[in-house]
Amino acid sequence: MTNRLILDTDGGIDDAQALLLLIANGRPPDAITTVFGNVELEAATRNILATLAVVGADIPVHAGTAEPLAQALVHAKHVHGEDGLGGAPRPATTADLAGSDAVGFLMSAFGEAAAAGERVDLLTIGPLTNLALALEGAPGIIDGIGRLTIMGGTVYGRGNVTPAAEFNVFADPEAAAIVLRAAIDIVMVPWEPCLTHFLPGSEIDRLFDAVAEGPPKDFSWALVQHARKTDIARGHGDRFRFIDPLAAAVVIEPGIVTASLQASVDVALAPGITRGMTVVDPSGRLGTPAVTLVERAKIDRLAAFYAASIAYR
Ligand SMILES: [Ca+2]
Repeated sequence: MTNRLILDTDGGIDDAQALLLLIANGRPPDAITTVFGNVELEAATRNILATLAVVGADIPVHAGTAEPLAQALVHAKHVHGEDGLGGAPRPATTADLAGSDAVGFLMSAFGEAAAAGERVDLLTIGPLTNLALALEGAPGIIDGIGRLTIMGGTVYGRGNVTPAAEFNVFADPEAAAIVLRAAIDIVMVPWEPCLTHFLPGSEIDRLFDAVAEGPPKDFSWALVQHARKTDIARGHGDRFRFIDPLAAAVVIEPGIVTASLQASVDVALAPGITRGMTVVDPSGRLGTPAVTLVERAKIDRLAAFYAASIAYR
């Protein structure tokens, strides 16, 4: 039997795409927690509620942490637009929040699972602040956490925000360090494979041609167009890169991973050019528990999941 699933997200463009991917491909989250990141917490939460409303999905959303543990707030509006969704058309009404204490929710969800001898899976596609606070507040929840899939960090040391650091880790390195030092079954989807798994713009156009008109199509179209324009402007060419959706796909179908690395991973916390870098150590000398780092996945399956996500209504 498949474990229940919680999605922890910072409400950007690829977060919305990842959520639709999960819903359309048979692994809808049982609950969603939000966190600051691509945009501020309030906007991230609003974006997730809008995404759910577009496809009429009824999933409880708990707003979470608004700031990193130990540093100043950063964001990525230059990538995701001022509203975090690239100006995508929003539904007139959205559901109310289920709660405003995501950390408390995670502590009870995993705590209750642990007490019942069960485990709940977690997919994080934003900074790791909510989970870090839950682990600090209630260390026993570790027994209720199943597989933790993290979009974040790097595997070959090539970051995006800085030469060394990927955004989700850079946005709260102390939180990422707490999580990576915990004895949890972790699958990391690092930044570099997110660059090498993409669909050409012409293929995106072809997929959308086959989708029936309506608000869900308009929403997904606006998301992918913003992502394509951002990539073109940065000289990457016309393509849609799987970032958070790659991590969602790994949760939907673990067998899509065709190459991966087992290694200890820790986070560089000192100020300077390596702050927020994930140090990857296949030899295990770092001493942190071994995690699986995804390197390659089946692109045809990714394309099929994405096609299903844009056609879902
Ligand atoms: Ca994200």
